[in-house]
Amino acid sequence: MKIMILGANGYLGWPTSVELSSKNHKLLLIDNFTKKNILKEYNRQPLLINKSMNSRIKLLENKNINFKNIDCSNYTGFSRAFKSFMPDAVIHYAELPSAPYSMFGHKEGWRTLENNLKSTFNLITCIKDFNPNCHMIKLGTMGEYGTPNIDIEEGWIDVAHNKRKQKFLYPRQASSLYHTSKIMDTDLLWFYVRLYNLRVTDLMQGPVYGIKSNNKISNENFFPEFSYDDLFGTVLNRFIVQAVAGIPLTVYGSGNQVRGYINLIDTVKCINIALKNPAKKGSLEIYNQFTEQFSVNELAAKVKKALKKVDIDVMIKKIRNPRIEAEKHYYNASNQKMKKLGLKPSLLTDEVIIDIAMFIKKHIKRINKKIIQPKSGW
Ligand code: USQ
Repeated sequence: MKIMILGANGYLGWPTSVELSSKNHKLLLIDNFTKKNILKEYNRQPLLINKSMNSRIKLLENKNINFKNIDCSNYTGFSRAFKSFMPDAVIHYAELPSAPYSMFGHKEGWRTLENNLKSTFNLITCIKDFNPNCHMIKLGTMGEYGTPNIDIEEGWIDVAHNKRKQKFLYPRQASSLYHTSKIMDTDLLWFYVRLYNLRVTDLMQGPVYGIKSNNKISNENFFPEFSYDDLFGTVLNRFIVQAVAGIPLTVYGSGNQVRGYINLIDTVKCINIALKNPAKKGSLEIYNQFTEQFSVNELAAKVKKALKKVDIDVMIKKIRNPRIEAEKHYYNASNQKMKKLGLKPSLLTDEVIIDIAMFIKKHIKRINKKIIQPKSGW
């Protein structure tokens, strides 16, 4: 297949590119390093800094891979690349992924909304105008649903009202501007799908952890940049860095916030499953992309227990929650669809935590303790 990967340098984009390169597809990787530049602007550094995209691509066996530095929120440049490549499928990761960054202030909030909506709009309109058969695979987030007091279904819910029934998008209620931008994306995509008979898969993913896209890979050129800072690090990756650095784990508030988590290895497997099972024309296919539910307290306890085995003594500290979010809530989300299509989950075992900790330990000198405590609050 001819596949475009937008946001190919990111935490999910680079591992996805590496994995798909082994499948003989023709790939066009796109990124304009927005996140990298934001990290610099806010004095945050990832644990691992990658070589240039072109030098990493040369290390891949597949020679049918090209990289273009394009801003997906700029229609002129993006549409030109789309038209000349004419993809069969596009994997869309070209979004700012951070709730704390989006809530930092007006500039950051608008930048998140603008970047995410424009890139999604540019892509779906290119598909409609130039290649309506193209399958768009879009990364959504479980955070679109929020924490409702009923079970979370996979994207859709049947509503019965005054003796009539209809299927609607499951109600959405985000707790940050970033998550809200994802809700707006989903609405935009559903509008285009139903009007123009397009095919879109929207993956509602939970927080991701890990550094490898595949257990067989050990060359760090094939690992993504790994953020552990207060703005761009996800909770479990942050906790393991904190543990290795001897900093108490930063449990926000009561620690009873529950989310659905997924190993990076499974993210990449899910993208493969989505590619092999394209949404039908006129359908917005939604999957809940996580494998296990944990509270923040459970995550912290798991890190403590696992790392004791390698003589790392982990401290846990509850700190004032910098976010407005429910700290005691019902959470039961369905995640059957990916499993039915063949996903065999890589679960969060002690070995997985230790493996991530060993990678971090190798780079311990790069840990900047000043970028751990939360600076963005709302
Ligand atoms: N948390 C802590 N301590 C920390 C960091 C986070 O207790 O040091 C808590 C948060 O308050 C929250 C939970 O851990 O209750 C998850 O936080 P997170 O920062 O890992 O996740 P979130 O901000 O929701 O965003 C991340 C990714 C985002 C993705 C989302 C999936 O940054 O791109 O969409 O996870 S989900 O959470 O399901 O919406």
